[in-house]
Amino acid sequence: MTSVIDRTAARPAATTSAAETGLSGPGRRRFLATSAAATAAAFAAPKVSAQLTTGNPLQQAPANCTTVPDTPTPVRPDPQDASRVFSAGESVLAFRNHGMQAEFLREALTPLGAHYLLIHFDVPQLSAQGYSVALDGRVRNPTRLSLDDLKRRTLIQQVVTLECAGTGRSTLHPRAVYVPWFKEALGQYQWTGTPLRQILEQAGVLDDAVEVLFTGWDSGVDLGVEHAFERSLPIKEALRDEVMLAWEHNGVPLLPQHGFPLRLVVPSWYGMASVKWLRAITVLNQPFRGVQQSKVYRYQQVKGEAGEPVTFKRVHSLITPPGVPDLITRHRFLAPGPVTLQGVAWSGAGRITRVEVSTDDTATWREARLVPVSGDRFAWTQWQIDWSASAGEHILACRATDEAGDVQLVNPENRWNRQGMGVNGVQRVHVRVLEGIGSARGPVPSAARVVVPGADPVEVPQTVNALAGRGS
Ligand SMILES: Nc1nc2c(c(=O)[nH]1)N[C@H]1C(S)=C(S)[C@@H](COP(=O)(O)O)O[C@H]1N2
Ligand SMILES: [Mo]
Repeated sequence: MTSVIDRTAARPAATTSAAETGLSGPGRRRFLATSAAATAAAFAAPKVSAQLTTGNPLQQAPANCTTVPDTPTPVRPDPQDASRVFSAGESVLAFRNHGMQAEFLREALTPLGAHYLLIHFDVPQLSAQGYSVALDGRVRNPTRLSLDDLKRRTLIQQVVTLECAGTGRSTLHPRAVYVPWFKEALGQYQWTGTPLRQILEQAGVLDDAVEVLFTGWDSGVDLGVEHAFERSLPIKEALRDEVMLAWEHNGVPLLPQHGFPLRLVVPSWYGMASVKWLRAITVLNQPFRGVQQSKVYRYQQVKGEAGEPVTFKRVHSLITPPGVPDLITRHRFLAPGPVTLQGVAWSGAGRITRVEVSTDDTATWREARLVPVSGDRFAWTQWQIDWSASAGEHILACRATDEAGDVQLVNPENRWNRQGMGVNGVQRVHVRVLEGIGSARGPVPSAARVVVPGADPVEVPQTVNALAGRGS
């Protein structure tokens, strides 16, 4: 028997609307020109606009693609005008640097390996045996610290939300060309290590010290310059209690890709500050001006300008996607009725004071309950809200406010910058509420065989597995 559940709600998942692109004037006309052909050929303009959170290159316009160059160049490509067209080079970057699967937002700790990754060059091959990190520069007592030395020191464990500064990059129009993050550059492990502060104090930081530089074992070429990945912190930041040298996540030694055997963790800052594969810690008497400090991780509006440095995480929140996904579009399907929506919120400025949720594409908002999932200060806060889901298309959205009073803006373009850094616009998640959806979770083999009009009918076998569903 074949069950066709819905023949009425044939509405294509959307193309990009003006509201979403945030473009107006010439930029918008250019964008529309490139997308007009595909839009016309596909479907009539939909009521709802496209999902910012996952993007959907399959439904985007054919357009010229600013590809990643074929040979190394001293400059990174200019921001890409056709914002939803991604080059092969970017796919390769995205596979190497995967994001967190959003379903894990339900959990207080991201399972090992589900955390996002950002690896600029290659993962260095390091051994714990004989490993040590060199602490030198403007200190009275230069020293080398082995893992055993470090493990004999004060032990701390903290649950920390880590987020790449490139978060939301691909929600901008035009968008910067690097790892093409939407909203998945996130993770939350429990890190084990020792406070950096005591180590610096014992080494005797000299009076003229202004910054501490952290150098990784990895190296490569960016902006035409070969360098090791290295970043500095102002002394005051390096001395904060929560800044740690970490050798474990979720109770086990670091995975190679997460910084084995030792990394820095700087809880309130975007991820680039948490230098992995530590080779050296150098106390400096002048500001560090390396590539990843003075050229990259800057909020630039105009090519060539210095721009403000990227530092603390901006207030941000996400929705744990409800229901079940459509495989290709990641559009959500949900049965009608009461449902508790949930998600998480965090900020580098401190506590989350408020999360509001919209179920009508940001037209109206209700306040969610805040549910702490960890006693740790640097962990995300969970939010929950009850919703009575009625049949039809809905766009869910959430926006957080932090204790500094900063609130997420609906339009990510308000955060536009050339490098696509710190883009924390409100997330929107498309949900199609449909009678009968979800029944594939009942009998085995699945009873529901066709949901969307136009789908090929699929036979339901007569044989039933009566034991399915009895196990854990
Ligand atoms: N040595 C080194 N440290 C690094 C990086 C790197 O490429 N090399 N990437 C940084 C960036 S930009 C981020 S967002 C985080 C990512 O950490 P993760 O891959 O463990 O999630 O590591 C930071 N530390
Ligand atoms: Mo990052």
